[in-house]
Amino acid sequence: MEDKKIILSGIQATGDLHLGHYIGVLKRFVEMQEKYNCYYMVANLHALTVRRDPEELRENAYKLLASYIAAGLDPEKSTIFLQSQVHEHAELGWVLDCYTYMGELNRMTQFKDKSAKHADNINAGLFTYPALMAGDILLYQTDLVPTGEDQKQHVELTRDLAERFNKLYGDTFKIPEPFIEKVGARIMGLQDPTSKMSKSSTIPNDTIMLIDTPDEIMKKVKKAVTDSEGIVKFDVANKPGVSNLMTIYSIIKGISIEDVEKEFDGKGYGDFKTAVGEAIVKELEPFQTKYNELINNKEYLESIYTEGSRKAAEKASKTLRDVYDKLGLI
Ligand code: ATP
Ligand code: LTN
Repeated sequence: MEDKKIILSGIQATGDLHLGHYIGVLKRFVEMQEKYNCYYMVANLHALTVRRDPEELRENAYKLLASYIAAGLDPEKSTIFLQSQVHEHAELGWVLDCYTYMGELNRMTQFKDKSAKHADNINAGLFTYPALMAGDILLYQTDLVPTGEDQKQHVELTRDLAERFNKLYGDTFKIPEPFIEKVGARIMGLQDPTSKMSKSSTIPNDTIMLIDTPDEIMKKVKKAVTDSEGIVKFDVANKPGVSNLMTIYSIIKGISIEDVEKEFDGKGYGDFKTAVGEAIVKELEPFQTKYNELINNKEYLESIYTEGSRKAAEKASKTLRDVYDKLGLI
């Protein structure tokens, strides 16, 4: 187990997941557990940067945990845990706050976007969020961090912080690499294919939720924005809607974009959309069945996160101990 490369990633516990999460990260998490030593976290401390109802935050942690397992994560193979159960995250986050410059945080696109969206609550946590995320990653001596495209900047900052710390105090942290797929790292909205599919989109039919019914999924795909050309061809600049649907289809089917073009050569958008919608419905069916079972089995979910968090803490505490020693913290 120890000679396998280490993976760490997480999703914020902020609500139901959508198809962007599934294709961008969840499906990849599942594939990776065969080859790597994986740590998958429910990022609930990160969720506090926006005001949350406590009951909802608690429920969201269970939902995310159930989604991880329903998608195929296996607690026997991967360490699945809650960020709030491993106190080392908050501690290393604080230490790294003290080694991160305001200028670096100021450049973070996610901070700029989120502060524009939540102008009434631009709190210090929203600003220092990337340092907490760096702590998540560095605690596990992580080699690779699989995320969507939007998180690349945070992983790059994590590398800078790790290098800075290592230079000052000697080898402490492994320098992690972002692990971002060329295809699928940025699934776009169905109505606005120039913005990423997001939980916070307010446009109706823009986002396919993983718990949408087959009818809802088919309806949303049929309504997806395309163009007037009528040709299934991959061209992000000129045909963002069609290209996005092609990306979704190619990943679900496990075929190349060229194969998608060939399959729909000479066919119109009607046929294409039906095929995309059906592929999504079929892909999500086993997920939904499993999810519905798990979400009502809190006891099982508790046993997963308790054991996962214990295992995670074992690893994280070693790194934090080393950091505290090097810093002179008794
Ligand atoms: P949202 O914008 O939907 O609120 P988020 O990016 O703010 O989501 P998370 O929910 O924590 O925050 O995202 C978890 C992971 O899913 C990240 O690695 C992120 O890059 C990835 N992800 C989110 N949306 C997409 C998308 N549309 N396409 C591909 N990957 C995505
Ligand atoms: N910041 C990420 C979620 C996240 C994460 C992490 C991802 C928190 N900690 C560690 C990878 C590794 C987001 O907003 N999507």
